[in-house]
Amino acid sequence: MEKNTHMILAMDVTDREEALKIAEDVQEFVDAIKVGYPLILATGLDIIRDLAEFAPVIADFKVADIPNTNRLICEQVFEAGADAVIVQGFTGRDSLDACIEIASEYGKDVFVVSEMSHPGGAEFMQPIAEAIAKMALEARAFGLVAPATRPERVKEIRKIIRDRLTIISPGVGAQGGKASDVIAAGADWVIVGRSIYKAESPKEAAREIAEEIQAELGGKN
Ligand code: O7M
Repeated sequence: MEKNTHMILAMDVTDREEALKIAEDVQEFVDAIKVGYPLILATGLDIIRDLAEFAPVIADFKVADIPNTNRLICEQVFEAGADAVIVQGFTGRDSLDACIEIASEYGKDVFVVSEMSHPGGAEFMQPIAEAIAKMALEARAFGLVAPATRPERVKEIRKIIRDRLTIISPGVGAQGGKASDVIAAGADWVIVGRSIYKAESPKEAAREIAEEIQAELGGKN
């Protein structure tokens, strides 16, 4: 995945036409589009290929099953045209390995959720986040998902994976996180949903966040 704008759009609308219109409007400001259950359940799996016309698509299924089922899910995701899949880490190394094995067969990427961004993410996931990060590093995942609502946690996770894995970070805007703070803490991409797709002008909202990120990077891009 290219690192130009350092921004990923979380496309959680549930209408196909609206999704395509927003994708067209904001494509210059995003490096990828993340789709998950809301849009795919509402419109069908074909939306992945439709959106891939505008940007690489990350399929956020938070895959969390036994290795065989994970393998079957990942095959469907990559056959549908996704460039990457998001999986949970708490199911263990064998389940993660199954996803990475299928991803490498297709030449695609796996992101592993370490700790979630909502308040409940601190309850059960935070205490195991470092262990999940270490596992993802050993398993050679492409990246981790870490919370923009807690930039200090992104910093901790960055220390574990050094520059060997990437970090994508949700929780900017609607959940209270700030794009520049989490980029400064070591995230490679921020994931932004409602602050863009619910804005009066998604394009202007995306432009504003993209500019904030570029200002933070100050040419380090
Ligand atoms: O900007 P928002 O809050 O409207 O959307 C954030 C998106 O990121 C939304 O699609 C969430 O499901 C997702 N997300 C989180 O908000 N927090 C997490 O810890 C993890 C994810 C995610 O993408 O998981 C892979």
